[in-house]
Amino acid sequence: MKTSTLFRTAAVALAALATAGSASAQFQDRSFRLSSGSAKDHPAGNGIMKMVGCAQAKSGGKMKITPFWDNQLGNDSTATQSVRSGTIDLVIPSTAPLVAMVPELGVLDLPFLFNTEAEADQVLDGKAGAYFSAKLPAVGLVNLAYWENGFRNATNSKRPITKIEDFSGLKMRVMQNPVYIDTFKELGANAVPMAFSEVYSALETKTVDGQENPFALIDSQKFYEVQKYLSLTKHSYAALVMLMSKKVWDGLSPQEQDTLKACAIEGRDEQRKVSRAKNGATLDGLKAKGMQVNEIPPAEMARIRDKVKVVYDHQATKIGAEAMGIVMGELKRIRGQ
Ligand code: TK8
Repeated sequence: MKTSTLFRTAAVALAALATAGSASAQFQDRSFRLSSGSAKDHPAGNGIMKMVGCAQAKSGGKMKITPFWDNQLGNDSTATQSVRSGTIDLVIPSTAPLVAMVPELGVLDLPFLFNTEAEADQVLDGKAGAYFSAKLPAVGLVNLAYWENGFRNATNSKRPITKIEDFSGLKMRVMQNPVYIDTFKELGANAVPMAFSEVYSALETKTVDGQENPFALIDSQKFYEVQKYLSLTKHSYAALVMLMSKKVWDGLSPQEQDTLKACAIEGRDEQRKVSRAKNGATLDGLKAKGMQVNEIPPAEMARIRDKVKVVYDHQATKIGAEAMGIVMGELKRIRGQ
């Protein structure tokens, strides 16, 4: 090898080493615990593992995130409280149980708010999402990104839901959130708010007749073992939020903060991709595992949609005109209305 080439090669190698060295110099040895309410085989697991690998790679191995699956560190509400106090570093709950702290988030739980994932992405990743994220530091939380839980469908152990009257008298577990409670009361069900970690046993012991969740959670939580009927209501879209303790966040360098945000977005994109790619196959799998799946005739869906419109009026005061205005305005813009 010519001397000049040798020197050039050495210079490139040295520059690479210096970059790696300076990169790891911007990072301290960090070990973060992340609480997830879903199992590792749920699409949230794909996203979380992507985020874990990203943080390791970008920090020269210094930033370690350890996931704890299936509510091991507590359910959405209790794990989020632990993150607020700084005893857990990260948590990825649904937004629904957070309305106790940030009532404006309730707008995201309104029935039939979003028609497509694309609408949800644009609202959550745009100015509306930023509006909600800006309210979280005041309660000790930093939102790194919105992830996908998905469109929610109703399951129960008593009967297929083919029309609104079929909800009558059903004891339906809902998330601990006034909008979900109101929606299922309007449908004629007996809405039972309950933490996610208690749902399987409540269904198994018939404490409740049914619940509602996206296909991925019905599958990964094995609800098909204790639920006969899956009715394709697609009655709301739920988002997850990748939350960090503000106490921990404030102690990080700008580079560490930027890395966590970038890796949460990498994880988000992976999670949404897997979630959407697997949806059809997951539904087929639920049928193969014995669930009786039914569509709801369009005329009956129209009656259901019509019946729950009043929830928007009921909840508007609690949610607040500003939050309602921002989200409805964004949806009008996206829909070209
Ligand atoms: C998981 C929960 C779950 C939610 C629920 O932590 O409670 O039904 O759909 O995703 O957030």
